[in-house]
Amino acid sequence: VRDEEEKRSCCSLSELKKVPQCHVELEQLSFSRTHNVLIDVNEFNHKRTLTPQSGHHVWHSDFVKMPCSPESLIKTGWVTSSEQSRWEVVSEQLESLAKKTTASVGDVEKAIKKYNPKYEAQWSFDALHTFVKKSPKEEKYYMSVFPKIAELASSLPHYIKKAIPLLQKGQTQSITLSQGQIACLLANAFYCTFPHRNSPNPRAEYHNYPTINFNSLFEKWSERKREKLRALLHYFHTVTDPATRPSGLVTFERRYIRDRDMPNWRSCKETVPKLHVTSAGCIEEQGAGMLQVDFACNMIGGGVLGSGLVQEEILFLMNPELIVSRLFTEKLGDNECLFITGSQQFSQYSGYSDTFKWVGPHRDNIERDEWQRLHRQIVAMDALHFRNQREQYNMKQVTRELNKAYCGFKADDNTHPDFLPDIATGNWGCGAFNGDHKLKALIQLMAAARAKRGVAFFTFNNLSLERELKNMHHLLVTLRTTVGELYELLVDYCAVTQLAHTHVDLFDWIRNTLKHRSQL
Ligand code: AR6
Repeated sequence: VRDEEEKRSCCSLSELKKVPQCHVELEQLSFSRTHNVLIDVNEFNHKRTLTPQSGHHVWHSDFVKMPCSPESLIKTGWVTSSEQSRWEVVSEQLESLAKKTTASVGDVEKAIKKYNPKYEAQWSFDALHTFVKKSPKEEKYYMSVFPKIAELASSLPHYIKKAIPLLQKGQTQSITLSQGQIACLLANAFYCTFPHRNSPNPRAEYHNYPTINFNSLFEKWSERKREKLRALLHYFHTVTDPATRPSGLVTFERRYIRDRDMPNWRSCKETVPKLHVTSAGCIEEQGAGMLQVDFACNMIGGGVLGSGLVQEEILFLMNPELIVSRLFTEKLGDNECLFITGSQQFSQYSGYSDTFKWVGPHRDNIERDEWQRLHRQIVAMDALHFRNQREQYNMKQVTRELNKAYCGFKADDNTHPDFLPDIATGNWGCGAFNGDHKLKALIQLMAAARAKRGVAFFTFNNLSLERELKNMHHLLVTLRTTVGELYELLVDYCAVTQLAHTHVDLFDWIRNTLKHRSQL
């Protein structure tokens, strides 16, 4: 009976809002000062075709510096230094690879080093070499995919004709591009053609941006690298095959909220939101149709091109189009998040971290919206990384996390929360980033309440967390505790924790405090 009671306040997954059911029809696709569309909007609105928008490349610090820009030069000659157009060298290499029916890793390496002479001695391709050497017979298609990726990469001037703006710090701005354009940009990332993106120097031009060239993926062989390469080569195999080439749009939106527009948490009157908690399933599968949280790094994509292999990296490997965000998204600041609408899932996986395995192709059957974007919305929000767990019991950090989650959950200015899907999340910031599961869950519930959205919370096999969250939700619903009251409780809890010698459990403490108060 007690169990029944405990569960009463939570709802079932089917009671939460999802797209396409809650979706309201979009207006015609259009560009604006803050929305850059890389395809021809008129052609799209009238004929549904995805033609690259014409324009010109800009060699400027507000835009992505493209390898095919006339200003992109490469130093040639050792004795007398002379300069040559970078794209001339790159396209010559790519086109000669594209002519082949199969290319070896040696061919790929030679081409890449030709236009990255500075890194000839530094970049190792051992992982890619071992990968191809060890791959089973049925996966031997890799060598025939390398020329196809080269062909796609060499069509860059055909796919992208206008400058891609950088999504910079402190701005709300979005970019919409076609899945074909994304594939072409990623093919260039595979062949490491992007200029000015390789220097590890902390004063380098793009030091505040994630890496985009794939060279780090090709070095340091490990089983993790094997699975990553399987997933990514499967993506390239799919997008270079005319029968399976995707044809829709994807939008990347950076959203920034000024400090003065953040809620005054102390005075928030909302009560806890609708909640579904489960230890079974995961965000991307059972949370389909909801706003799915990417447990991100402030450098979007985290270690996807290196050795990282937790929630964000896995998400990016299953949906490789997300990786292109690394090309133009500056490191996220405290009050900002990145929203991605329409990315496609190409693969399926099993396991996690060291047990992660690429399982095989995924056929994405979800519907598309009026802008031909798949009905999938992801929000990348980076939690704080606590090297020492105790650092987090501090209102400065708690408020930062509340604001970050609010930025990720808040409806955009044009949409009423009733027409938005609810949120699919879980142990945000509680794995690699060392957060306290209960504190982070409460913070996310407070932010969702303020944003007027329900939550599906996936505890990722954590049964006791499922039970405790249900109990806490029930208590807060019964007492009609407001977000402002919870904030005050957290202030007191942080003060208590800082003085205590041993860990004080947040939910026990809230329960005891509320019980004590009700007896007074
Ligand atoms: N669905 C639901 N829950 C999940 C899933 C999933 N698919 N995958 C993992 N979890 P973590 P962080 C749970 O460590 O602590 C990356 O390198 C699981 O309980 O990925 O925010 C980023 O790039 C797991 O322990 O997120 C950042 O640099 C917990 O979520 C950094 O990690 C946290 O997952 C972010 O670390």
